[in-house]
Amino acid sequence: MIQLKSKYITVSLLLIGMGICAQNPVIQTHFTPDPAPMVYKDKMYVYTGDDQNGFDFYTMTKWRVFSSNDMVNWTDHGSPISLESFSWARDRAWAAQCVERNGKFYWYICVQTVDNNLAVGVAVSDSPTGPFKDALGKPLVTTGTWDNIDPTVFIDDDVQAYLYWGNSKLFYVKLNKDMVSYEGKITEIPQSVEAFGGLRVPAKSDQVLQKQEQYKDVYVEGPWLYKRNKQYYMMYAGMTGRSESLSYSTSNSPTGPWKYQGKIMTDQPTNSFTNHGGIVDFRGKSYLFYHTGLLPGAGSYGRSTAIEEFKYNADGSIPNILMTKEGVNPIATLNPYQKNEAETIAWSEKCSTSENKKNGVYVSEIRTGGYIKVRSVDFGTKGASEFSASVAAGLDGGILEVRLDQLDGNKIAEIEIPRTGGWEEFKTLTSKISESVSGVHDVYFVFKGKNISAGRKLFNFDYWSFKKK
Ligand code: FUB
Repeated sequence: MIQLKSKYITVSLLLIGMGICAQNPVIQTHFTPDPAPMVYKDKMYVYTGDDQNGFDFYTMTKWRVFSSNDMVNWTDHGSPISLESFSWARDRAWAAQCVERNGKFYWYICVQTVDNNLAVGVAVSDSPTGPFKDALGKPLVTTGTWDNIDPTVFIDDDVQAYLYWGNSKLFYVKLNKDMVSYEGKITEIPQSVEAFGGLRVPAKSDQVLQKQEQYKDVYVEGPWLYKRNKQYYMMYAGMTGRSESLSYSTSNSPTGPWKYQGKIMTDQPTNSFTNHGGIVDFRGKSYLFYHTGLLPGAGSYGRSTAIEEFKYNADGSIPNILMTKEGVNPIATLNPYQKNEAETIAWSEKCSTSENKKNGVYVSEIRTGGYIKVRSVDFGTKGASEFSASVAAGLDGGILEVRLDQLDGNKIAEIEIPRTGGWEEFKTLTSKISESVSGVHDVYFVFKGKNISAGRKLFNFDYWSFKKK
């Protein structure tokens, strides 16, 4: 990752209008690299990093969390932890993973420390979405080197937890039951052709590439450990060629020896040098979470979470998985008659999200021509009579249209939003439903300005609901 810069990335794609049929990348309001999925209480969570596009490096200062009941509409829970949450951290809020144990949530992160090492830390919470607090006030793993990135944690059936991590070297340690300490020694997993498909060649980047091309693969970073049918799987970012692949090895034990199995996701039009992901089962389906640089204007330093569904082969091996724009299908419908957060989004353009103590996360930076798409909304048989939205406007305000199935589909409601007294002075406004609506639809919230220039901020949007007929 570190040696190779975006000059190697030559992919360019036509992205205009990609949202109409796209589901990948699954979040468009922020960059969301290094996705780490977690299933808890029949809900999918994904913990991500936060790229700041426009820099020439992985300039990252915080982490984010999102959740979904249906795999297509993702609710933004904001950024519960950042570099500031760890008094000993100064930079590089890189890849992380959150796991649950006995009702507590442990978010393992890596950062550059104030004394210029890379170290693994852990924040703890009673809820998957926080608030999280640094569990130790100091690093969990620090060895005075730059090796300590990309923690992954797995709890085995015998309740022993394992922490793996490492860039170009792969380490593990057995965690104590408290999940925030360890007693045994840190073990380095030997790199071999049998274990990871190749050997890391310590030389300057071009020589590394040439020499590595003689191997099938090599362990680079981003380990992801899990178990399926008594088999342990170690997915990781591997490499041959000019960008990272997702590759995997298996073992009969959580500590190896590991046997190289091949690549899951190879060079494809990704627009990102790195790839990093997690695999998880949810309601009987298997999903690969990974990242690409495919949001408009993005690239290696503006990476976003994408998801593909896949099926294991009969022998437990993982097939080659293609990156798609279409992503995954909804596995549930959304109830429009409950309070729905505006930041529950399948696809959006020309808006972002912000958070404050009073309102939590809300949709902000709304501009004319922007919209939010929410998929698979089930209006039932009787239909809706009224639509309400909680909105705020510090200046001009604008118009919120509700349309069905496509951006210019049937308009079923419209709310004219006046100045409400401040950008966080939310008011609930209501509109009658103009035509009968029943069954399952995609709903589009379309944003329009009233006689103002296109670049101006219109209003903020916190939540919405329909009233049943
Ligand atoms: O996001 C920063 C770094 O890039 C991660 O720690 C690596 O896994 C790679 O994705």
